[in-house]
Amino acid sequence: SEAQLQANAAAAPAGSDPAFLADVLRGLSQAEKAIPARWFYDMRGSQLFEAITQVPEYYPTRTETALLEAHCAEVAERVGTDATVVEFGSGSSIKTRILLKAMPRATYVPIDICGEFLEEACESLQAQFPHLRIVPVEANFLEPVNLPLQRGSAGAGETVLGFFPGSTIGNMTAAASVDLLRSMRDTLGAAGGGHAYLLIGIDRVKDPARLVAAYDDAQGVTALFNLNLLQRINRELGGTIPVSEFRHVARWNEHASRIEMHLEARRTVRFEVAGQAFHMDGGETIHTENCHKYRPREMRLLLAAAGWGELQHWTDPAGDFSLVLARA
Ligand code: AVI
Repeated sequence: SEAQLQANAAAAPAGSDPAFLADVLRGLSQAEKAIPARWFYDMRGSQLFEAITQVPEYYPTRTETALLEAHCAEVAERVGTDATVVEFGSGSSIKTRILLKAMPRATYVPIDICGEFLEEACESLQAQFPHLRIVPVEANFLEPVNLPLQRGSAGAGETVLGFFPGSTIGNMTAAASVDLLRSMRDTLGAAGGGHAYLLIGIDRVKDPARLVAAYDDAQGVTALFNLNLLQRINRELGGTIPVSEFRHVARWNEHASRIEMHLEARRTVRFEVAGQAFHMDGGETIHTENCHKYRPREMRLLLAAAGWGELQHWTDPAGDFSLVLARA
């Protein structure tokens, strides 16, 4: 109820994010507990995600980086070396460097939810590309973003290349993916009469054992990443979650073609968040992330449903990962 929400907000520490609090309280009150994966990415979570990309089992980053290195010249040839590159969920912008090297006259618009992380990434990128025009946007790209594009004034006819690497699309359901791809199409191509392209990385269906290993690495970095969500709840929302009573779980859901990450209670636990009491039985989980994996034909259908036509589809020799260039 409204009164309950107000009481919870009052019990949370001053300055806590009301959207985070609402998602956590709602998610923990459901019969099947779940918290949206977007809340992984505070400063520590963003750093841990970067560390995940370096562990031997997590093949997507390495594979996609090699694909970008091999094919960025073809991308630049197709879209032009002076396009505006808009990156959705830019993180450390490592892969972007490969693309920007092939597009020396580009303008770069990174969008990221973590402002602090974005600022650091832009500073280091600017040091490497002193002449690059960087226009950072702190936003949740899942919601419509107002882009500082030149169109409508001198920049009518501008070419915009959306960049969505890392198989982040996989973290959404297929329905939400189509909505997002359509809204990207609107954001990138709505005004001006320019050309809109999308360069997207999508992870492929493969041996479930390899998929599970990629999300449950031997060093335990992914476990720390998952568990950081509980620490973040304790830190920012005044939670009393006994973090050491939880373990990280990664499972392959064949029916939904996705890896699921959960936080499983080792035994019965009781805790509070913003004054609200919760109870979990041993073995009960909080579902924290989905990572959908696709086949090439499914990728084409997903893009087509959102108004994107596939122009090029590159993959590595093992067929582990796809890099797709599409046009609106
Ligand atoms: C950001 N995203 C594409 C990653 C993935 O593979 O789904 C997040 C991740 N979660 C655990 N490991 C990596």
